[in-house]
Amino acid sequence: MLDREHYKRLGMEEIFHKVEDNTRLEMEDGLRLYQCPDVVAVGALADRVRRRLHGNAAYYVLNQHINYSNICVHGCRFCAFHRKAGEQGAFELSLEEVLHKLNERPERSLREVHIVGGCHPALPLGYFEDMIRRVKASRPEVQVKAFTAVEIAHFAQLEGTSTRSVLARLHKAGVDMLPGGGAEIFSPRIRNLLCPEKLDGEKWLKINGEAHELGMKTNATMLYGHLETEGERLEHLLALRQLQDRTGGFTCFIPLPFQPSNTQLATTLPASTQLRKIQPTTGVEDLKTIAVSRLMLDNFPHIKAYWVMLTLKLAQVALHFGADDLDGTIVEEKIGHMAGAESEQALTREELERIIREGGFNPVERDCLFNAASPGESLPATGTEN
Ligand code: V47
Repeated sequence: MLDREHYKRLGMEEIFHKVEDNTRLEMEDGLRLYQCPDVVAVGALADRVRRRLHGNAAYYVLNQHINYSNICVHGCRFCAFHRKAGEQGAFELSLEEVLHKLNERPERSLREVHIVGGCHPALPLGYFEDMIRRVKASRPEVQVKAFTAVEIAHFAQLEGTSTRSVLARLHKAGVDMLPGGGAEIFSPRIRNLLCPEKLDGEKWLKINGEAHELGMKTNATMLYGHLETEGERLEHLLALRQLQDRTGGFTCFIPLPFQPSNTQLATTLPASTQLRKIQPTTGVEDLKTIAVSRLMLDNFPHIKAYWVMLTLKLAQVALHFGADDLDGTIVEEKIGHMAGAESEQALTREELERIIREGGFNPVERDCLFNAASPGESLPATGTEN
């Protein structure tokens, strides 16, 4: 039971009542939550909402990330993954290499493959349609979550066609849903400092809305802990909530704490910002952001604690601060690790289930679209691989 008197002492009685009555929170409420010195009190409100939606369940998926290339026409200052063509460390997988990665360990059970890359200057849309068809033919049981709104906009530009037509073609080829990357932070002020060449927030939202209209689900992310203010984080959340009110097509929200290592942003701050050196986020800030996200995004079914960026230990704790999903087995992660993420590269099903159980929750295996694998239907564990 939450103690109303405690929230009253914190000056948060009104928010307490709104959460109890399931009333929508507004910008000022979000700012108060961020400013509240008692992170446990904020977390308890988010936990209330999380349990209302998901009870004691915590979700995970048997998945694999595949990055087809890190060659990118953009040079986002927060990104340690991208390279220019020909630069040291640049890579580009052939379709055979993508399929090889997918089938490296055929004994490993897999439900979801997450495929993204940089905005490659030359690979045409046909290459990606072919990739997805061949992935589906090679592992028909696997759902494909692929290509962020940033890649969709880039493919459309190269192909000289609309983003809607790119989405329709990729959907037809077998893309089941879009991952939430590339949203960063919608604030034009910050986007101009972080990634001025990339599509703006409005375009990111528009493409996600188009995907929803075509019947595709998508996820959404927020990159935080760099130059943005708490108000700008909240504006980002409110823009997502507004689109979700219209389309209902978002499945999951994933707050991504900025990993500074090897990024331009950490080494060369834009002169105009005259800011402090950027430090990694702290645990309390991460937990608060998870909790505020759960509370503000009242129309998002799921909040993900992405263990790659948060560390596994903090992601486990985040399940008590509003998160209900831990993502999955991953197999190989590059974007966070090239920027200094200190988490593991991969997890097994047993490790995920142990973390969830010892966190006090019931592990529920899910598919890409968050349909729970019903008891007895969960994919067979083979050896100790999953
Ligand atoms: O788009 C890039 C971000 C995203 C850094 O949809 C960084 O289920 C932190 O979107 N520090 C890729 N973040 C990851 C992503 C994702 C991950 C897991 C699940 C899903 C999903 C989506 O990572 C990028 C960018 O926004 N990113 N560099 C960095 N240095």
